[in-house]
Amino acid sequence: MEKLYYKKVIGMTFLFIGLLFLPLSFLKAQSSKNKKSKMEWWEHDRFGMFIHWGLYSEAAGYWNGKPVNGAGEWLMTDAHIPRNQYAQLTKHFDPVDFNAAQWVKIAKEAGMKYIVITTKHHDGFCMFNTKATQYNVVDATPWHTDPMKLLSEACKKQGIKFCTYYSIMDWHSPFQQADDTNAAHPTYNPTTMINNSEYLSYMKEQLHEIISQYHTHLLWFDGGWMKGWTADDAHEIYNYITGLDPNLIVNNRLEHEVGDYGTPEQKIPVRGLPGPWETCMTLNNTWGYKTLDTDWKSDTTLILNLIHCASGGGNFLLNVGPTGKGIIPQPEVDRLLAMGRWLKINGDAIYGTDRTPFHEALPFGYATQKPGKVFLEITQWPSGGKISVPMRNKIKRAYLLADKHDHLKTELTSNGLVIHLPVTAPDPVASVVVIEYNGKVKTIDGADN
Ligand code: FHN
Repeated sequence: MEKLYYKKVIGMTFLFIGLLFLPLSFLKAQSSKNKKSKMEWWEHDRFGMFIHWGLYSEAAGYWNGKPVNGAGEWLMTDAHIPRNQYAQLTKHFDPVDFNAAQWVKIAKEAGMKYIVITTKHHDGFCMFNTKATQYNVVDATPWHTDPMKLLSEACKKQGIKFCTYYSIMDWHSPFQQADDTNAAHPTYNPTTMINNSEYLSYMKEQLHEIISQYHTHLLWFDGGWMKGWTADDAHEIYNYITGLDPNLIVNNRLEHEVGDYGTPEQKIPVRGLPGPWETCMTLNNTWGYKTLDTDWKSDTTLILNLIHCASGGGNFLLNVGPTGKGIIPQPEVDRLLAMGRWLKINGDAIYGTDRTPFHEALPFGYATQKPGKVFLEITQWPSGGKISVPMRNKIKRAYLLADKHDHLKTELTSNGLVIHLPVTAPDPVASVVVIEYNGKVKTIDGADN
């Protein structure tokens, strides 16, 4: 009798614990399901425009008539400018040539599907209509215009996702202290938080404005390396903004392992990263406009970078730095339009694809995939007229994406699938061959994908 009693008690205990954990595991499963679904458009779109635009754009890399070393948007700290002197730039910020529709059109013609623009960079100047401070583009400049309103409307009209960058580190905030507080010659980076709760309230007020006024699809945080920014702060902000909009995507730069995707910068992880990731990169060497930085990357490099990101399952966020007058520099526009021309023919190999099915790098280029299709982005066109692909599937057909009707001769060998190619590559940078097959990719190393 006694044994039966104890068996019942033990059984009830396990049942109770199980019921406790059930909601937790259910909630965890739901949260991961929601994260996967909210990321779908972003993982499909692959290619976005980063825009660094602020008071520093007006300075263009100069201070007191002299060029300043470092990135354009770091002028305030690189030139050790006291806050009140840097703020004088507001008097000259009057971007009379700004045209939101034109900026979005350039992004669209480049094949970019989303825009991430700086609402507030480290300098603390707010490029949006905010009630939290007068230090903003509407109240503090002769322009008295809200570019974020105009851009978010233009994005909606042209079918581009509007997304926003927001720096946690704030070189103008009374709640953060410069690294070197020498009043005449301050160095700001990294600041130290001197009042977390006050600054978090300021952040929340502004993030609420950015989400409610512009319906941003994604928050790209930055500057979380400042001193005194805690894991609790990161979780508090993440929970606050995703509470306002559960579909909001958040990058990993709230730091402390908080966020939805990785953000390698100015480099592309050779084999990609596990999970969702996005490489951000400049067209020259500065994010914010600098007259003197004309070290532009070539069209070829940029197209190959995009392909490399996609083949690793990642996105490519390519930056433009408009001038203080609101013009995207022509060398940047020229390169973006060249990428758009490539994507017009080969976009099917980038948008909506997943990372390469192959475990080793390909000698002739890269690969991406969709169910039933492998796309080979061939950057080294073979002189011998054929390539060998490390797959052992009996395929349905292979063809050039640029000429779908001309099926290519193929043969299955012990070394994989040999594809015979025309003498001349359809594209000087990267030509795409499509392989259609049934089932899963069977790689020659025996794995099934
Ligand atoms: O310090 C910033 C920099 O100015 C720029 O905004 C880049 C863009 O990813 N993020 C920080 C450097 O990692």
